Amino acid sequence: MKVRLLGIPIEDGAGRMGCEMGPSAYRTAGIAQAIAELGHDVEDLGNVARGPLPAITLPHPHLRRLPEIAAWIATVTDAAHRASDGALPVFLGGDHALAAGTVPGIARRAAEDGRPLFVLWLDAHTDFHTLDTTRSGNLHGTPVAYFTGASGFHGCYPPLSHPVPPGNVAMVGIRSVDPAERRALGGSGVTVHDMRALDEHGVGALVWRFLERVAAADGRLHVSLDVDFLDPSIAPGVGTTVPGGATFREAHLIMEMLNDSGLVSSIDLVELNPFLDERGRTATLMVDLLASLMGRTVMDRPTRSFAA
Ligand code: 4U7
Ligand code: MN
Ligand code: MN
Ligand code: MN
Repeated sequence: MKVRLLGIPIEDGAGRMGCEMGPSAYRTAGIAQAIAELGHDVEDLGNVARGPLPAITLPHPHLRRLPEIAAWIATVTDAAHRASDGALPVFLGGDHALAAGTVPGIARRAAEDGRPLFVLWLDAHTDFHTLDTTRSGNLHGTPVAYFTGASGFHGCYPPLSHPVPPGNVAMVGIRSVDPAERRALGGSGVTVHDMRALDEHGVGALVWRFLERVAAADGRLHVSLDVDFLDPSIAPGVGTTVPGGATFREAHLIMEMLNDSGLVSSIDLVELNPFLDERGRTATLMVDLLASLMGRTVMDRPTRSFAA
């Protein structure tokens, strides 16, 4: 398989600085070598640079760095679309606002290939705010509402050519949802598995059910992995720590199941803040998780196949 790495050093969407260093930290942690060791052909495209700032009148005064985010989204959408031509792109963040570009870019690619796009959102948060509902004004809390075509962006973000149907999005690991997000998610069609669901049913059953849906629809799957999906005790290098996150073993199991499925066509690694990390351990864990997703196993295993 051909894998392309693309750094997206955006930190304008997060509440604190540092995510800009994420792509460098992944490279220092040996991301290219880890993928190459698994027999894949790796190409590192370097980092994208933000485009020129559009003139935007803020619909609300507390929105932070809206012109910067709009500029990033436009650049990243095109870069993601290009990077997905005949390869599996891994987008190295950068804060989660980048998914407002990667997902629409990948959705365009999937539409050109005549395949429906599904999104697996691994995060403590639902990132389902619009420009009207965010209280913090931190725009890394908005990508899912945007790429599923919600209103409330006032023409400030670029027009969406290929919105992802909300019914094609599943969220896992959720444990911090603002009231406005909760209201908007109810009846949206988005599948939200909170930590309660994980504890009750086990992460394996929930993820398998979603993968079966993707396979039955002959879909493509984009995986968006926010560092804060993981418990802060194993992944301290992130600005938005929320206790009670996924364990090392739960996270690896999901990655291994994703590899078994053969459905993943693109991946975001987001929200790593190397300034807050401890001796690179969060960067290293994220690289190890990616390696599991790309085929690293302890022993050879029989392949598991879908009913569909
Ligand atoms: B992340 C938050 F209020 N919902 O809007 C907000 F809890 O990409 C957090 O998932 C957003 O890390 C977190 O600021 C965005 C907050
Ligand atoms: Mn997020
Ligand atoms: Mn988060
Ligand atoms: Mn965050």
